[in-house]
Amino acid sequence: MVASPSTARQTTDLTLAPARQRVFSGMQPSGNMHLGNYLGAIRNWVRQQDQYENVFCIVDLHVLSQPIAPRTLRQNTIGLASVMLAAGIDPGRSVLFVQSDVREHAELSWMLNAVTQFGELNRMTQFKDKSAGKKDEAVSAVLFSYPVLQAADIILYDTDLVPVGEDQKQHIELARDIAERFNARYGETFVVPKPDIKAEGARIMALDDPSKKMSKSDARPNAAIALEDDIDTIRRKIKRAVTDSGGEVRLAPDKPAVSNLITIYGLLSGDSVAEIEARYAGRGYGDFKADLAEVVVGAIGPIQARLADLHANPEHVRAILADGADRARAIAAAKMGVVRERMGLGAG
Ligand code: AQP
Repeated sequence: MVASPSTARQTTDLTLAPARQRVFSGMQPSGNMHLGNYLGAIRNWVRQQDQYENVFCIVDLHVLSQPIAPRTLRQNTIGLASVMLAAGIDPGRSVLFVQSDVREHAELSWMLNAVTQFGELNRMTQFKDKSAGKKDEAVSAVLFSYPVLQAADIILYDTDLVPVGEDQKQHIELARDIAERFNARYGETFVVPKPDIKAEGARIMALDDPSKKMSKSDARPNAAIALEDDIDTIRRKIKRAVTDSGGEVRLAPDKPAVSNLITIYGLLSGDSVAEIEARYAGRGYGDFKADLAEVVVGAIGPIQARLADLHANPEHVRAILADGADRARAIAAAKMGVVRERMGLGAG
């Protein structure tokens, strides 16, 4: 950690214990939250709430990297907040807010562009993947500079740890480089964050193609299980999930599809891989998939029940987000005062 005494955490939220490390993580309201987001991210965020100071952000500005109707974006934002609360994010223990409600994110992003290199952004795998095969006119500058905004999101809060799935590792490394470069050029200002990637569940793959990760914005209907899918849909999607040749339920590199299903089963049931393999030895994929569907339904069911209550009361969700934005803004505004001063911005 590199914060100097003068720039050490400036939280004004006395409900947060300052002795704990701070965690920041974000999720895009780019579509329906799926099992990959849940197992790779939210579930870990929920479990670690007592261990850290938590700042969780619905990163709506990032969604502007792709065309999206304004009404859809707003609906997704409230919808994602509701799912996060239903999954166990507790506003009493964590700050939950919407990125664009705290304008310091966009402001810091501009300033961090000054210490970010074109080549660094050009090397980002997610940019390459999401712009591949598209004409230049169809690729927005937001898609290109997205990792700079992500760095701003994180370092604005003097974040120690960023719990993410494997797909975000490269972006967190860039955030570290940006923070270090800023500190070297302008004086110690930001804590340099570390990624917190769990070995299991870090990369849940699409059910119809185990070479691709499960994604919110994927248009293929059987690729992802959304946390809001009804029971019949979940059962149908798992039944249709692709499998590997040979009927053995075994976790192995040459069995990527079944390995993905075993991972989901194990994470949701708490059973070890060895237990699962032994249970389905000689029984084939049919039994395994039928039981997996029940494991998924059993895990998601309670979340869906809480979600129904939240859907019935969107004003309650908005009030939680407004309170979260106030708490986040108090930290962000203080940090931006330091940044402006260090960079010589404004009339002084
Ligand atoms: N398939 C996945 N397995 C494990 N973790 C995953 N995450 C995403 N997909 C998987 C983790 O979820 C968090 C939120 O991600 P995000 O909303 O910032 O966007 P993303 O990583 O780009 O997720 P999606 O679902 O693929 O969204 P779209 O389709 O909009 O790009 C992160 O911690 C991420 O690691």
